[in-house]
Amino acid sequence: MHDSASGGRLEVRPDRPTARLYVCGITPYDATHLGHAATYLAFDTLARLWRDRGYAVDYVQNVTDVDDPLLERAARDGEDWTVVAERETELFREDMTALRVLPPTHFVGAVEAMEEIAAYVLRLIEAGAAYRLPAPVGEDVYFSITASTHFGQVSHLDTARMLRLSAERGGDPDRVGKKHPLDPLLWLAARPGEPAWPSPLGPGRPGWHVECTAIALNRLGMPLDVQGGGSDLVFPHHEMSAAHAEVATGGWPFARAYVHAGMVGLDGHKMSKSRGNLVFVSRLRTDDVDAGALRLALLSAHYRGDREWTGGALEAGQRRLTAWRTGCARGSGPSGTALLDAVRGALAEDLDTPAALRLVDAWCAADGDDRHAPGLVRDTVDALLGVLLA
Ligand code: 5CA
Ligand code: ZN
Repeated sequence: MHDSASGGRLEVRPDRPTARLYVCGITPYDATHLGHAATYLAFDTLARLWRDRGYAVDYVQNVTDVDDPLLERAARDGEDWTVVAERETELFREDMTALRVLPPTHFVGAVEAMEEIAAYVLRLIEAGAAYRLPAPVGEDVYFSITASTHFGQVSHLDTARMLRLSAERGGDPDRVGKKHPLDPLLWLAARPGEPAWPSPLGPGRPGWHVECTAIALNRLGMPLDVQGGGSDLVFPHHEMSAAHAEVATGGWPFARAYVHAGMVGLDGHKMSKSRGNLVFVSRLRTDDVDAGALRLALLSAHYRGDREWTGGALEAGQRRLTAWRTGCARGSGPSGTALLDAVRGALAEDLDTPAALRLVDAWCAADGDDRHAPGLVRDTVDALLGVLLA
C-alpha cells in the first residue's frame, strides 16, 4: 500500500490473525455522496483482500455525530441536531448496504463514546501535554503539539501550509492565548444553547481528533495496521490523532500505514457538503441505478488519484456489468484460476482496481474451454470486488 507518512509503498502484513483497520467515518449532516462512497469502497476492497488472504478483520469506523458543521446545519434548517444525525447515519448505513460494503465490526458514534473520549483528554492533561484556556463559562482544553516528538511525520508539511490547512479544516490558529497556533482543541467547555456532556473536565464536548484516537485505541490498540480516510484528513486530522496517541500511550507509530483516498470532485471542485456540489448515493438508488454498476464506476479509477465524477463513468460501469454478466453466463471460458490469481495480484499492488477490472474484461472477451471458470470468475468478482453477477 502507499503510505502517506513514508511517502512510498510498504508491505502491509498484519502480524496476527486479525488485521486492524480504522477508517474515519462520516459527519452525518447530509447524505452520503459519491466522494464518501469512493473512499469507503477503497477500504472495503482492502478488507475483502485481507479476508481472502485468511485474516479476520477488526474494522472500526466512527461517526462524528456531534460537531460544529452538524449543529450549524441543524440550526439553519430549524431541526433538532440529534434528529439530523440519526436520520443521516441511518441513510449512510442503507447506502453502504446497498453498495455491498462489508460493515465495520465496530461502528461507534462520538456521543455514545463521550466518557471514553473525555478519559483520553484527562490522560493527555495528566501527561502534561494539555492546557486550559478561559471559555465564556469554564475552560477549554488544548493539546500542546510540542509534547509529541513525532509531530509532522504523518503529513510532512511545512508550518505555513499546516497553518493554512488548520484554518480551513476546523482548527483555530488565531485563537488568542494558545501556546502554538496549531494546537488543537481537546475539550470545548459548554457554550450556551449547545449540547454538552458532564465530564471530569467540566461540562462540554470533545475536539474532533481525540474522538478518533480514543475510539480507535480502545477497540484496536496500537499500532493499527491501517489508518484510513480521504486525503483531506492527512492534516490536521490524522497528524493530530497520531500525536494524541503517541502522548497518551508513549508508543509510535499510531498506524503502520496511513492510507488516503483521493478526492472525488464535481464541476472542478472537491465534492463537499459545505460546497453543495454533490451526487448522492441515495439519489442514484431511487433512480434505480444498479449498485454493481455504481461500484464498477467508482472502482474503475485508482483510489489514490483525485478525479472528477461524470455520468459517463456510470454508463461505462453499466456496460461493463452487462458484459461481465454475459461473460459469466457462458458454459466455459479461459482459465478461472489464472484470472483469480491475476486479480489477487492486481489488488495486492496498492489496490489496483482499474487493472483488476481490465483483467475481468479480458477474460470475458476471450474464449476458452475451462468449464469451471464462469462460476469461479463470478465468485472472484463477488468476493474481491463486491459485485454480484448472478
Ligand atoms: N467525520 C470526519 C472524519 S472523523 C469526516 O471527515 N467526515 S466527512 O463526512 O466529511 O467525510 C467522511 C469520509 O469521506 C472521510 O474519510 C473523508 O476523507 C471522505 N471524503 C469526504 N469528501 C470526499 C470526497 N470529495 N472524495 C473522497 N472522499 C471524501
Ligand atoms: Zn477521524
